Amino acid sequence: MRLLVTGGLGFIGSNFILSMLKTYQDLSIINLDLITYAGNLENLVDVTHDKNRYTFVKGDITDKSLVSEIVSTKPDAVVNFAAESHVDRSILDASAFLKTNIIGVQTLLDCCREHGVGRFVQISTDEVYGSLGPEDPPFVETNHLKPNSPYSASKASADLLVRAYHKTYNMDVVITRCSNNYGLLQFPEKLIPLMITNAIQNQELPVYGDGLNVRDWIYVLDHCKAIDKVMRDGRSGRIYNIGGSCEYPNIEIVKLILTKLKKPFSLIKYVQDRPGHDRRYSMDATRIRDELGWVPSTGFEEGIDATIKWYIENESWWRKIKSGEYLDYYEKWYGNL
Ligand code: NAD
Ligand code: TDX
Repeated sequence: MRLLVTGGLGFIGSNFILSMLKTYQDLSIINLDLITYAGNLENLVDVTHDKNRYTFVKGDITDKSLVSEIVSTKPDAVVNFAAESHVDRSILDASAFLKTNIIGVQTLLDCCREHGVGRFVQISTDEVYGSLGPEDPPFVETNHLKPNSPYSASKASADLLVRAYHKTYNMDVVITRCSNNYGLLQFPEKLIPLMITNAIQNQELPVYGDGLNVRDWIYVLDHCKAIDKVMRDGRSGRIYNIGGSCEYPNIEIVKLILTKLKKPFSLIKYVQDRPGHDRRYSMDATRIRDELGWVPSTGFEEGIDATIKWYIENESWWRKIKSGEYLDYYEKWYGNL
């Protein structure tokens, strides 16, 4: 099998490439990534030597001639992870989100259609459904889309485009919508790696609002296995929710991290809430379980222990990131809260 993976230097994409190359011998991957602030060549050092199976191309998914050239090699599937992925950055400036997350998807779809690529896999998110109240049932695939941030609106737009290309051009597409991922190689702007690395550095842990917003956590490698299943066996034109069935309020996650790192709760700093902050996400993953036999296999305790251990052992990876451009963003965002 030959895959084109886009955004494979980011958190989930790099975990996906590493786990796929480890699991399957008869697989080769082209990774197209722009290396934005979130892309890191170091994430894939373990496979860069594997020249027969892994090829890296630096480039933008909105660059039609480049994408067309790569897609003309007719990979069996295109798996699109490439995106601007951080809600807070989308609140500061939505421009890059609309360009990559919408125009980039249109470009990929047009090139796949032009060259007749096997299957297009769009990696989407639970955030397209909007927000749940405490007693609401979990999101199902038939829920209406009610995105609340520029980020989630851009992802919802992409999902609609993918649907439209299936209906209009009969393209073979599948969409996955996953809940919050955590694990190794996650950029330390997201809740769990930010809290772990700030705690290690004895810096304040900024908790938005009352800290009672709920997320449904999934270990990244469970997400990667689900994508593999959907890519191979999912029904064309179908959407698959993916979730960990593991809901926690943010403040509980933060306190758990501090406890595990033996750091005081006095590091917690309640800050102004994120505008448009979704209160709760929860995924009903019955469809992928019943149709494709996927269930998550990593419990939260096991996953968070592995994650904390990795950030302790890979301090040079995140210390490098938490400087330069990152500090400008950090000051701009948290300075306003
Ligand atoms: P990330 O921000 O860590 O990585 C994104 C990658 O895309 C980076 O390597 C970046 O360089 C690349 N990229 C950005 N713009 C590009 C462009 N124009 N052309 C080519 N490459 C580009 O993101 P992530 O957390 O790994 O998320 C991957 C995908 O999964 C995204 O589509 C996101 O919406 C979705 N998702 C993420 C989560 C989560 O919890 N992180 C949950 C559900 C869905
Ligand atoms: O400093 C913080 N303090 C805080 O309280 C940060 C960064 C976050 N939070 C809260 C906001 C959310 O309620 O923690 C929760 C998780 O925040 P993020 O890590 O920014 O994730 P979220 O906004 O839920 O979005 C994530 O999951 C869905 C990913 O970033 C998206 O790419 C994915 O689509």
